[in-house]
Amino acid sequence: MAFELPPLPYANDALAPHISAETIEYHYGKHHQAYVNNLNNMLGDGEHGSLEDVILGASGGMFNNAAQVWNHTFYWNCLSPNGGGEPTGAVAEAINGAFGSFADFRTQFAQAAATQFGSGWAWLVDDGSGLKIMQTANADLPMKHDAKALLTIDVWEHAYYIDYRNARPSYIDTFMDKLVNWDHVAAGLAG
Ligand code: MN3
Repeated sequence: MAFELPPLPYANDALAPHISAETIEYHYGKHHQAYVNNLNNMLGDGEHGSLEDVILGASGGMFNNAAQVWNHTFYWNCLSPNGGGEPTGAVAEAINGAFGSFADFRTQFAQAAATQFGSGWAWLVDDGSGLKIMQTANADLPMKHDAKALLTIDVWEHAYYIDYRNARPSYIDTFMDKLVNWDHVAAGLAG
């Protein structure tokens, strides 16, 4: 059973002007689709488990493509046309408990995203002992480190170069202020 590119949870232009339809057309329509196609080509017609099973059992190119399929699906769900700003309720309580304040969390998350050298991801995770901020390089992801992903930002250049050129910090600020889907974080926290 081949893996499929999951539908986007919003229209291609729904995140504009913060993330343009052109970025979505390339990032989702070409990059994410290519990871799905590459993974299916590597798996062939044989039996395999879930995407998570493949990720946890794979290395090399198989791991990179499987993890990037998962990472991007998760990332799209971390974005919302009406997102950004401060969380409320259980997410606010959890963040305040772990980081002291939302402002401190925001500073640390943005710094992790800005300082991930080269391609990769910044994450809010639950590692079993509480909420933490994590950086991963290339396709690497929290489940490989026994942590549960709650929020991510893609800091590969393909995520922001059309809209922000080299200004990764501006993309990160816009992600925090206009795009974070706190409902998705809340669902992960509760699940
Ligand atoms: Mn990407």
